[in-house]
Amino acid sequence: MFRLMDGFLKNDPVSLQKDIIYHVEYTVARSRFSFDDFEAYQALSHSVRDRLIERWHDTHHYFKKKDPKRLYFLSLEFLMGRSLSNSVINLGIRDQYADALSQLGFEFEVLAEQEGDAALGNGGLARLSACQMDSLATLDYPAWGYGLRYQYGLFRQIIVDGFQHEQPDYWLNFGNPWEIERVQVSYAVKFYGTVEEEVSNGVNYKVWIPGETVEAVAYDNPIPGYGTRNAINIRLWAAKPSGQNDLESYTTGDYVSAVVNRQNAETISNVLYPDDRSYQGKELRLKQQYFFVSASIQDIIRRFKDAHDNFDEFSEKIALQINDTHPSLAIAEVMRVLIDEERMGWDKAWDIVCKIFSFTTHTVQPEGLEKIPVDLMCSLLPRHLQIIYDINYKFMEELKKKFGQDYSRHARMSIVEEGAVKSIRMANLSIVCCHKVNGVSRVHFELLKTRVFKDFYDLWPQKFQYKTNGVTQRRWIVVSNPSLCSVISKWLGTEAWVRNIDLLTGLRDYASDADLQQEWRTVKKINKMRLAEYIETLSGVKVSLDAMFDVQIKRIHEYKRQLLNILGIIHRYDCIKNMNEGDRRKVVPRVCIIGGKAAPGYEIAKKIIKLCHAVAEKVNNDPDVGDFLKLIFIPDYNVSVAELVIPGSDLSQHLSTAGHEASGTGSMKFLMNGCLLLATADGSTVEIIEEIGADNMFMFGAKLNEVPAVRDQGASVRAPLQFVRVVRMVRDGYFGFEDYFESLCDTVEDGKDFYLLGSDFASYLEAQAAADMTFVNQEKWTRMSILSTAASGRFSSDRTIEEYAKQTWGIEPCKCPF
Ligand code: 26Y
Repeated sequence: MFRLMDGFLKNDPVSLQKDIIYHVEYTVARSRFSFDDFEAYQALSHSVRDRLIERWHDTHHYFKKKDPKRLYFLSLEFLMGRSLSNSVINLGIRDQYADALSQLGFEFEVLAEQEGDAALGNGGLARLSACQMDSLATLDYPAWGYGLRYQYGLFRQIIVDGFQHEQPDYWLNFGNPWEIERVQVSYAVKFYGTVEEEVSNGVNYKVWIPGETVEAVAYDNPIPGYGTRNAINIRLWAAKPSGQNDLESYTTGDYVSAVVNRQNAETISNVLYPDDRSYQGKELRLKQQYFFVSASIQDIIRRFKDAHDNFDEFSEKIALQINDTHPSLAIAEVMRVLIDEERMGWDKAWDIVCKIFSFTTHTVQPEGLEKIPVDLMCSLLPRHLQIIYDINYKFMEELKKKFGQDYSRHARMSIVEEGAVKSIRMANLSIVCCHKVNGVSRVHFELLKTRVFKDFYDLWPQKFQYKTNGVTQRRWIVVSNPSLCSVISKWLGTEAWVRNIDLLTGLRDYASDADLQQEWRTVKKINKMRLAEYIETLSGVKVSLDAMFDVQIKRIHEYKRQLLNILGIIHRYDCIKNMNEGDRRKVVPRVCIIGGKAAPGYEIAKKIIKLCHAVAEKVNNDPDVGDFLKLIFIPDYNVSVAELVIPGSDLSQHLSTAGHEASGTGSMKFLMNGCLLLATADGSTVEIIEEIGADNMFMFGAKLNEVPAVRDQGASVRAPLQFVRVVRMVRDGYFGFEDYFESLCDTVEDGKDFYLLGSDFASYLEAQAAADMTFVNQEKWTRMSILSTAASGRFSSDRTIEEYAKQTWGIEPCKCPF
């Protein structure tokens, strides 16, 4: 007998096959007798989607019944990558699908490769959101993500003659089976206009008369937890022309122009801004932020009101997390809705806002803090500007009481920045209104307290906390490294580590076991083979599997010092060229792999990419060098490239100048996959050393407390001769393009070398030499590799999310029982 609670769908191979074929015929509309890999992928993902939807419904039905405190996670960016493998693994039906497909003559892995990446984000912050959603679902927390459904995600990077070019990412062109369009869930979002006054029952109210209205339509993206029935949701908003004000504008007679103008509304959610450095004060970006915030807040309030008659319990039922300051207009928006629309008094509304909002900052660079020109805000969001001024007025009064006439302190802390361009400081607004301000690593927290937000820390020390970032082992081991996953489970005697990552420490007991070591090396070899094939396909370069695969993949930034890596490679090349035959035989062969995108307007970063190609051209074609050294630039680095590259690397580099990387999360993915780290003591690496021990990684460079002194000494700290020599080689045109590289070389001249490449160079080379020496001793290397994976437990996003849940959001698990 059919029991409603079981759901409709069965997961035995025959049912799965029927399902896939059904979708080939009726969803993809291809003949069931003839369909290709892509069509099979489409049908397969629709079949998986059905299962996701079932769990999604059950979970939300359950949440509705229980009405727990919910977390709403607001982020302008989510870097999800592919969904198929992750979904079937989390649903626990990967093997069943693989069986079903093989009987149909398809291979699961091949079909999974058909999927494109969802790249609705720039880098670290965006991938962190994706990892955290996986953990929230797995740990059964009642959470929702909110974001924007960009028509074009992060640009595609193509390389022409060694130069980066950007192309639009048409990720929706082939359909997106993972989203559910909710045409009935839509909200009007207002812009521009004026603010008027209205008196009601003797009280003055403000009424915002908008100049433009755009419709936000919801697209739901189910996120399944692992080992649970819970599936949570990321709701992304797309802009559509609004039907409001139709009567007015269609009377002009020019029907066609009116329709075309209306279509412009869609541009709001068209494209993701590809810069992760500094806010440009662009109107469209502000429109995106408010569009997203307004739709999300309307949706959240609507859901709350469905279950509650008044706002008394609002702050006990809702936690709103803002991911960096990008969604911080939500603060002013909640105030506006409560005061102007719900007609609540200021004090009560303020009390609610201060209880529900928390914020995480992801930057250490002052230029990374968003500032919105007052003029822009005044024209686009006139009522919000008034509210922000009111918040600031009250805040300034509080400051006066506390610090008296210390005007320079008032000026530093004010939400409004005076100056040539009067602006709203979104970080200050967020700190004033949020009950918690989180950093993303311990070092980051120290920097927030002592530098970035020092004044605020002096005022409200209790608001400041940190939660060291983490990544999900489901995607970064189980999905991307299935061979390693099997070996770990075999030696631990359980798969429980996939939910309880602390169990990985159990591997420490076997780190020197010859059998485990052998299996560990076999896994690495398999992964290196996959990567070598990929490299050959894209660059034509054949690489030796015996070489050390040395990887640096991340966004290109001066502070991340890809240039240091390239200059180190030039030094290695120069040494090999000048060696005699005997010495050459002792060289440890290396395949150096670099990948990452430069923001389109970031000239120096683009030059670094070009230099990498110029050096690769020379090195890879030099017969003197052969397999001793290869340099590969992997184009269009994204989540699925990371899934391929990370498991196949021996060594990974994290070179940021101390004090510049808030956390860094790539290092954690490498650590989980047993890759050794060559790194500075910056961001989360400091905590990684504590877990793994300094003996098990290769550290170098000036420490955080040394950086200011080295910087102050400026030109008097001479870079070592090797450094001067390699920079000279670039300047002299050894790799061609000397004019083009001139300004790049200028950035590391004595006295101008802000990121300290010169002064860190000698210690960098020492760390590289130590890595070479260790690699020769494969037993030692493998032991360190096993210990890396064993030490990675602290860097799971499950731990991060548990900490947020308890210390910041005050939410409890709500596990769907069937
Ligand atoms: C405002 C706009 C220009 C902007 C857009 C994106 C500003 C910043 C960003 C993204 C920042 C980012 O990805 N930060 C990284 O966050 C990671 C997760 O916390 C950290 O690990 C990493 O150190 C930090 O650079």
